[in-house]
Amino acid sequence: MASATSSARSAEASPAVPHAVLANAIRALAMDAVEKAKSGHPGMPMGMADVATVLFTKFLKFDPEKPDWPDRDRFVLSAGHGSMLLYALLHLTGYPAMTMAEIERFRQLGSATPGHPEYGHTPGVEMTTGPLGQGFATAVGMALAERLMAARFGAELVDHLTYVIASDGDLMEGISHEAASLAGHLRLHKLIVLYDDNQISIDGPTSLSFSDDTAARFRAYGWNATAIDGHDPKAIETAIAAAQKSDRPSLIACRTTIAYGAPTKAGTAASHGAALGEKEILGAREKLGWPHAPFQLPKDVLAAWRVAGARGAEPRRAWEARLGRADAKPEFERIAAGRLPVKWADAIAAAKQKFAAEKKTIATRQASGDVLEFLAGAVPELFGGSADLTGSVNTKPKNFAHVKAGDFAPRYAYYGVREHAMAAAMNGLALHKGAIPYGGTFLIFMDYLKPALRLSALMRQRVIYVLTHDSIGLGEDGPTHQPVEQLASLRATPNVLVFRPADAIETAECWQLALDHADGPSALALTRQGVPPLRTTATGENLCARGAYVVAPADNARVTLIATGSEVSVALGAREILARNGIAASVVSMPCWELFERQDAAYKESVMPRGTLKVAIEAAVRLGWDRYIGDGIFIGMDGFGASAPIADLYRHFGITAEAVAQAASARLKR
Ligand SMILES: Cc1ncc(C[n+]2csc(CCOP(=O)(O)OP(=O)(O)O)c2C)c(N)n1
Ligand SMILES: [Mg+2]
Repeated sequence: MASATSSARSAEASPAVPHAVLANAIRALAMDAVEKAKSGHPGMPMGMADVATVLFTKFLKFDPEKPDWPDRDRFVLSAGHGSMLLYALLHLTGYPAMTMAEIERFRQLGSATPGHPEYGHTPGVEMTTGPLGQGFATAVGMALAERLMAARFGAELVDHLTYVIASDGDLMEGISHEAASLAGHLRLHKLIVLYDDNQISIDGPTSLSFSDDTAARFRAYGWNATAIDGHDPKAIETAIAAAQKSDRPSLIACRTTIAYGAPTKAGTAASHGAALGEKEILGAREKLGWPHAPFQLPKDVLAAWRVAGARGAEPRRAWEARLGRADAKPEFERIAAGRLPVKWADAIAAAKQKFAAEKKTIATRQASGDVLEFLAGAVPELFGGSADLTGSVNTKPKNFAHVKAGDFAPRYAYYGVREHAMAAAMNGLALHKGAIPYGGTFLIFMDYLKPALRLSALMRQRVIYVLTHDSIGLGEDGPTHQPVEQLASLRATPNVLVFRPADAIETAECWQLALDHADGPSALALTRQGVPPLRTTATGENLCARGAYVVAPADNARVTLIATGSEVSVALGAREILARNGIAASVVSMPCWELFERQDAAYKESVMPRGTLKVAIEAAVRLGWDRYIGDGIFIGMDGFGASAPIADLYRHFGITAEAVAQAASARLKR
């Protein structure tokens, strides 16, 4: 890891101000900000102040003037409840946006200092944390992204570390087990986790619920694990320096005292998540030897911290000069900015032409795989993967190899049976920049990854979820595998585009829209079973872009049949039956509710005209559909599915053209 930046990593902050005083500045800001807000978590920042001080003054490569510098080290505060630790560090090291006024406005509306760190809101915050375990797992994705970018652009342009502060809660959460196992397998040696081993969580001492040998656990995953006194700056420095040289990911268990310095609450759960109180804070000031008023920092202390914050400016400028000389500069900048290549959409047009020419009945999961064959060449930053269902979800283009320890040139990850870690890693890949991640599993197992998907949405990250086997249409595997409530759950989640294409051409169009959706995740719900082609000409226009459109019009329609995915062909069948009975019905394919909601009233009215009977058909629960059908009819599922051949299931649950036509005719006669 010899690079132009390694010397800066070990620069002394300022010998004039001792380590303990630098760390106490963090402790004071944390307890005072929480006290003023009358809410927050003082214990963790006070306990981890020593570790964070060593990391930020001696190792972390960053530049407050350029928080987005691509080759900066990443720092993830996985235990997001300790947000004041991060805000104090950002202020002390000189991030312009993190003024003392913002520290004083901790947890107030519109401040740069919300209760938990929020990505996109506060410069220097690498991701939104708070849901325990997510930061740890997302950092694995960031460390993977670093390897992918380094493989592509070389160590001259990409050579940085990913640091995490994780708590007991982070390591108890299931996702940490998945993610640690994956990181060990891939030997992501530039990942360094500083574990706040304070033996306290909310209910009390961790001995109430936790007796893991954490170091042994991580060693078993293939990590390098050490344990230190987290209040000994020399030990911290030695451990981080050793971790930097490790050929494996590293866990440093830092034994700390929560709320270090608080006279009666230190070492107890009472300091975890509440203001310490005036008396306790006075006592802490005395114990720590910090006589200064709240929010007052002595000049020399702030100056010493600012020296530490300025360490990165020179390496950052040197890096910019290297980029300036690099042939790969335009491509690096394009990918780092998340801009798609010019003409990438030609790949979508080509896929549509192929589907139009073939006019085949195929599953939309297969169509998706075909689209990816076209996209693989056109979008070099596209990075795929699956949670052990590659062959079923069709996520691996033929010429994609898979990444493995020591080989990060390939563009595919076998994530193993680890849906949750896959989704969090995809968040890390997207946040880091350099890869546009997509990953596949069955739609039913969306629930296994939902907390990470929710963060994709909250952080507005372009992560594409390929979710196949999207209904009872998967047949014999039965109700454990048949999603019914998952579409409603996804549609209820803000910032997510949920696509359920009806045929191959719609699948290509939905992929285009997902890639264009640069400020949020997309979910593609795809069939296991074949669906007939609805669209047989490759229109230049992306008809799915409006969310819903008329696939089969009718003059003087009395009925509007609205369907998604595999049920659009059910609607078309019903339309024919109704026509034979003298009832005109139009059919609307509605691949994406969210995009339809963005259309103007006139367009919406043209697709779903007032005065027609609305019938929605979707092999899932009704929740949400009432918005479109008014007092019309819903044909779908009202409970779990069953194990049987597909045709029997659709008949059994009454999702057939005949049932739809009959329900519509009966209603019109009433
Ligand atoms: C997924 C999740 N579950 C529960 C919580 C609520 N919560 C916040 S902190 C915490 C545990 C506190 O213990 P630890 O992680 O060791 O932090 P410490 O008290 O040592 O700072 C819990 C359960 C959460 N933030 N995320
Ligand atoms: Mg703890």
